[in-house]
Amino acid sequence: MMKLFRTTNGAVVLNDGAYYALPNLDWNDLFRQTEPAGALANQLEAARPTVAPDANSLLPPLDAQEVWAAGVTYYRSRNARMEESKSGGGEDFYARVYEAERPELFMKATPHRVVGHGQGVRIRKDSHWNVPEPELTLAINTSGRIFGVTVGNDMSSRDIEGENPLYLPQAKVYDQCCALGPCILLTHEPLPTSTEIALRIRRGGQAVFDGATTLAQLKRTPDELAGWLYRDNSFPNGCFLMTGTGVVPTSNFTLNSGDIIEITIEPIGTLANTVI
Ligand code: DO4
Ligand code: MG
Repeated sequence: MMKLFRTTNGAVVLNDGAYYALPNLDWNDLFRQTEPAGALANQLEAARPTVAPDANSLLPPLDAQEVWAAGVTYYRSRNARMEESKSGGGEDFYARVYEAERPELFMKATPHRVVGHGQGVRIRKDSHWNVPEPELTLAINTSGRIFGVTVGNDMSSRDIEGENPLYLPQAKVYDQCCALGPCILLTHEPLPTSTEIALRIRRGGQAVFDGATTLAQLKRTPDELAGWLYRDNSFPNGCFLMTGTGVVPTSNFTLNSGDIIEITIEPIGTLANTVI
């Protein structure tokens, strides 16, 4: 399996334990390939060996790709949403979409709203209850084929979302609302259902939240979610699709500025971001 990093000096690929520089890789063109992994492997033949990218040089692994997200794909998310929206009268919608054939899919971020590993995520100025959502995120080519996975953080304002489900775009989409990284792991095979998605939040050097789920808890398959997204939608540069959260801190928890959010999905790696 190859890992593809986007850095301030261009692309870097980890293949069989060795790093290769591809400074001129056309990221959007890669998402237009029928077989992105094969196209990348061909380019490695002429690539210069290099060292592991410095964490400070990492960019989000996207160029012109939109980021979409699926919601209420885990029972934990269904329950947390029902609880937060009880007084606003929206709880029934979450129970229904969890069971429905059609999943909840929403536009999460355009490229300029996305940050990479080590960069700052934000909480909205007009919100007082905020959480990170740790999500396996699919890299999908123009023709709808999942060719890789990365780690995603779907930053969410629970007070805005809970007040009325129609406020969802405001709870989800704002500047620096989404983090992706540290790399794309290129694979056609779904990750095993035993794969763990772990979230740790540190404040002042202490862990203030630790939680985890596994892909066994994901109610829908990645192919099913990608199929719904591409049903009547074209993505000339491919896209990313976040698959929903199965980890939600208890209702008395909110993020503070300065918190460090670490999301780990092996074998992809850890995505760490500070709340600014
Ligand atoms: O419907 C609200 C958002 C759901 C979501 O983002 C999730 O379940 O991860
Ligand atoms: Mg989410």
